[in-house]
Amino acid sequence: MRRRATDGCSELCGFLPVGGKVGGAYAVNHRLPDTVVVGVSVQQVDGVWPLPQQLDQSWDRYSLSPQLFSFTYGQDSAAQTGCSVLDAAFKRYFSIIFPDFTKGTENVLQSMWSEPQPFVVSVTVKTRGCDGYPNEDSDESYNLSVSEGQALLRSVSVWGALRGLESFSQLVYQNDYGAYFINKTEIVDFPRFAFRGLLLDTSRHYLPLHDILKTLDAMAYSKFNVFHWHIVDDPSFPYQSRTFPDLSNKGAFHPFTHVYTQSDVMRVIEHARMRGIRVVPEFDSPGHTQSWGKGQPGLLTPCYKGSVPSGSFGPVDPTVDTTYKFMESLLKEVKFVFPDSYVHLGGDEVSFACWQSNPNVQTFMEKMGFGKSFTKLESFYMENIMNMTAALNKTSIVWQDVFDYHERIPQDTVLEIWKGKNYKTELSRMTSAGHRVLLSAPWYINHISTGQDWRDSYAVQPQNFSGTDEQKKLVIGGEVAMWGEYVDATNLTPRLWRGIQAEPLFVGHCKHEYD
Ligand code: CP6
Repeated sequence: MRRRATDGCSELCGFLPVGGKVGGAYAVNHRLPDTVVVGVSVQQVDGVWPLPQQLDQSWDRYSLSPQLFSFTYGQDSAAQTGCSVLDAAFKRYFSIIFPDFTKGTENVLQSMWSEPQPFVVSVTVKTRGCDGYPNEDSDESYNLSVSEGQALLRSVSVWGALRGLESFSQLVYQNDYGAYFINKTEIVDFPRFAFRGLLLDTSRHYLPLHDILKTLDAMAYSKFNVFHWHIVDDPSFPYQSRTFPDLSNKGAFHPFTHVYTQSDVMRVIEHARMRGIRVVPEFDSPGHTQSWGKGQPGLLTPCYKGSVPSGSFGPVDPTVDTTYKFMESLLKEVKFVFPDSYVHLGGDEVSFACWQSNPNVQTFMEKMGFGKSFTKLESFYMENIMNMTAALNKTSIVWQDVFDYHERIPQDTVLEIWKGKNYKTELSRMTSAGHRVLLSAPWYINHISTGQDWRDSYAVQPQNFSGTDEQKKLVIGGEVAMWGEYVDATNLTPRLWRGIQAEPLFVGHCKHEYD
């Protein structure tokens, strides 16, 4: 549920965002005073979050009545009625703009407050593409012009139109009687970064489908455009694979209730598409794979105690052909199920102790001439699966470890920085090697020590590192990470967002305590 600001907030009413610089969370429009101070000219009324590239507002305001309000396609629009993405968005935003009307809780004063005026939001897009998926090159720019009786929204793509509809909805506010208004406004907007991601971890705790969908709704409010689904990890394997059903049968917390079926995954992808959000799955290996071993015997490295197996297992076994056959089948399935051209291959935090203890691994190291360098072994494994991914026409994302320890990485691999220490040096090094980079290190939203931590996240400037302009362009964006060790459906939303089932930022009260 989105909340809308009115008077009576002694704190910021939880409308301050918690997310990262590249995204940020939803903030609701601040209400203009009823009485206009004559002679004061206002350029901007700070009503849209994240702040558009250009925003000009005036005190002239128009009242909106739900009965006489409509969305329509402009005459020259390439998309017309029947455009799945925009037809659905019109319905969604109508409810968001007129919450009381939609819920049937409007009061008499609300409609008596002003003369009912017709108002039309006319949407014109240059290219159709209503049935496709957003991708790394999607044009999300839009222009929005709000004047008497109408708003004109123009964009290149339907994805830009979605961003414009979001901004429009944030411009609408209510007075004390619940009547709806919008001010005369001009917006020119486009994203500063192409990749504005949010990572959810569904392995440490299972997140019900409903909570994932709700998170996608909230992402759209802040114009986030990539859902990085860290779907499996050590503790559980909730992805129900078609090719390898035992992975979730044996590796999920529960084989029926704590799994994402193929239909669940399709629902997530479609819900995301409708909001212009890409879904990038992560199948993290060779480390973080304890749960995989349960349903795929022979995949993980048996650890040894002296000359006998200890009964425990380590990372994926990089020395046997069966591992690569398995990974190839799994990645083929991933390609089929997830339409995005990116896939995250992980590659982080690989512990060498188990590999070191295993005599077969030692023999393999000798044969390959790796000496005692286990990073070479890790490199060998990652190189193999990055090449597999490239052969499937997908772009790999890997965690920074893969760059830190390995000499050769395919040039088009995207590197993601998660270590807080020296991330600026890392940005310089990775971009000077010509790689595209994602920054996540400063945005661990699962780590909240006081309610005020968000200030640090907002101070981050991802391009503030030593490097050429060319290097800075390689920073394609970043991700807010919600690692799941201490997060499940009970605290996910209040920890992620402000204004949506918010936990308080500080002492105070809000008029809308119970929304
Ligand atoms: N899980 C996985 C994690 C982390 C990583 N990978 C992680 C560890 C420590 C911090 C942040 C993230 N929980 N699979 C590293 C990318 Cl501080």
